[in-house]
Amino acid sequence: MLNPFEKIKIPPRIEDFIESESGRLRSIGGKSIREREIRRLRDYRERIDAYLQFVRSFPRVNQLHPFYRTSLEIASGSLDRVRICLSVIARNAVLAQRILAKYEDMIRRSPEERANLLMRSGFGRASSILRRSRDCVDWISKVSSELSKGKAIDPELPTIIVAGPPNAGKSTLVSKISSAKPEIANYPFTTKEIHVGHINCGVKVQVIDTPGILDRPDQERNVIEKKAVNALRNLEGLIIFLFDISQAPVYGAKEQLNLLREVKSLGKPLLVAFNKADVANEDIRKEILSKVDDKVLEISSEKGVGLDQLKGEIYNWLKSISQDPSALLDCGDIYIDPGRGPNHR
Ligand SMILES: Nc1nc2c(ncn2[C@@H]2O[C@H](COP(=O)(O)OP(=O)(O)OP(=O)(O)O)[C@@H](O)[C@H]2O)c(=O)[nH]1
Ligand SMILES: [Mg+2]
Repeated sequence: MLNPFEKIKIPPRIEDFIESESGRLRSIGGKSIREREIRRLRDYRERIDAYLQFVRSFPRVNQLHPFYRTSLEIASGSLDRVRICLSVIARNAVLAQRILAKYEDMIRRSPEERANLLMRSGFGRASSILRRSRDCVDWISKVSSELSKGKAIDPELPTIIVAGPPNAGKSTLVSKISSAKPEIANYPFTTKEIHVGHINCGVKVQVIDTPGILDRPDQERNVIEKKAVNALRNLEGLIIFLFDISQAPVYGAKEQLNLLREVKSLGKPLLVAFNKADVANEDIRKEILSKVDDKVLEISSEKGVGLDQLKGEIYNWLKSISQDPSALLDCGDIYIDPGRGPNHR
């Protein structure tokens, strides 16, 4: 399944549209003045369809997968506003088209010398109606364009979600085990979007890199954290929770443990790993270890230590959910789409 926002047909801005249409009118001729003016209005009427096509191409909010519905909610700030704007745009486009059809008819029934005047008032009235959609078109086009650039997450694929505090090495891990190449840097909130890569475990497995989350209530979380929480809540799969046990992590043991508790409350399959074991802070390491009742893998994503074991755990999880375990491989390879060369990851 593709990103459902990719197929949205974003329309031109209203003012640009009206301006370019009024320029186009001059290039439209006809056998008589009457015919010419009717053709001009008909042309305008047909081209207003771009706004109806936009509304039709917009995914039905209620039919979106919860992950994508929440992505829309995060990007727009309000699903109600999305619904209202879509209906405002559709209603004004239909109204403008009706007005134009009425004026076409009036031109047909009026003396020829009135044709140009009627065409101009029809064009003006229809344009005023379209202008009522201006703010909605600008706003929802911006939201759509942002969402259409989002990575194509397939909620039906077996999914690994890598989560944890900021700067824990989530992106480093995802880039080591999958085809994703997210940005890696030594500061919190390097990752601002959901990223996705794939591993070949005999079946295609999707690996999701999430932005870091802070230890605070939902209502205080920023848009970046909300994207991570959306993936954790609304995608099914195995969560790999990374602790940062390095010398100076962004968070101490207590906050990191709070985050684990929150992630655990989702009740999803979970794999706990201590990252940056190559530069471990023994105090933090021991404190967390004493308070975690899960099995813990100690890894270094950067140095590649413990990653085979981690992939082994992914394989075991896959086996536990697979209908056909004989089709599975050991998750050692990144996934390359059939038909694409090895350089097209
Ligand atoms: N020593 C050591 N450094 C690591 C390890 N894994 C990641 N790093 C470093 O930690 C820093 C943060 O790595 P990222 O992968 O960007 O961390 P992140 O969790 O994705 O960070 P955000 O996206 O900002 O939340 C980078 O400088 C990495 O090179 C590791 O296993 N050992
Ligand atoms: Mg990151």
